[in-house]
Amino acid sequence: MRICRSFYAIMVCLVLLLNMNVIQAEIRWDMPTPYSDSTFHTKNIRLFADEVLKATHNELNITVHSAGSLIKHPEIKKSVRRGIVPIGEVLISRLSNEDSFFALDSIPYLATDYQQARKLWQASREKTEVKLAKQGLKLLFSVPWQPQGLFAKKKIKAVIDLQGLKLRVYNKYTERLAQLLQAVPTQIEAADIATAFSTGRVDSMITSPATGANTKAWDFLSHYHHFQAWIPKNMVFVNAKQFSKLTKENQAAILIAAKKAEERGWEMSEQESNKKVAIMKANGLKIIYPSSKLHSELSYVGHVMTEEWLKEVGSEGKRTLALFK
Ligand code: PCA
Repeated sequence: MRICRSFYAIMVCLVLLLNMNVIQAEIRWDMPTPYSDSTFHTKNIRLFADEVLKATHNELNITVHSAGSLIKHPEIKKSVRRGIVPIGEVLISRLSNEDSFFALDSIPYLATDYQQARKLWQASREKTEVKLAKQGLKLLFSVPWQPQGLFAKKKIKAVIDLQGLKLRVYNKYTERLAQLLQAVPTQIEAADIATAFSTGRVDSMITSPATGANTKAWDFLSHYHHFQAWIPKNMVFVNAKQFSKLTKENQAAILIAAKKAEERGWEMSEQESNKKVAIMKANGLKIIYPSSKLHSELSYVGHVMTEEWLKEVGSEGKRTLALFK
């Protein structure tokens, strides 16, 4: 009888505590991301997930599904929007096929070092947030790749050497760049790079030292041209409705972890940049610094693309560039 009474008391207490939100059941969030585990973006996101778990006292458990293993890159934004998954990561400029505004950080020779990239992000962050909010998404943080360079099977001395190259690209704007350079673009996910080279679909690519080293570019290419042409970024966002269902404390914990992840990610990117170039060199890739002739030819293409972008995006593009400059 006494056992029964104390059992009853415990149950009453549990119900009361649950009602008071003192005990929260564990919430599990699946998080699709596009890039491999060896990518610093993925490592940073895993640290973010660990911090969220700790800061929410084990109430919010985020499981990271990297390299498009749960949802493929082109489907990630749509899936978060629809609430199929609550949180995800994409390359911002991957969204430029729906809105050219998102291509801003992928225009050649607009922002080429980290300091400029930070300024560009400061100038465009709010607009990015507003655009996502209109789609029911909340931006958490954004982290840059390293400045982009060209991987090829020969030394590129002038733009004319790029003619006819089968160039692997990763968004609408790199596709446009390839066209302007008279190369032949094919869009391929980072996770599929090695296969695309081994089957001969492409014979060159523009990407970061991180992606070059992580895909072991020396297995299928010989020259890395350190163009440092632009600094594209990834971003992590949540479904705003699902976010708002969390307790105020847990919402705050996520935002704090997100802020930290953004700062840490920028540092990781920069710190890794030279290291990855050194790894590529040690594995036999020839590291080429572009001649001033090539540099000015490419800068001209960048100028053309900036003009095209401004035409497509209109007044909000002008305002953003004015803020940046
Ligand atoms: N790596 C990704 C995007 C930009 C980068 O440096 C890729 O090549 O797909």
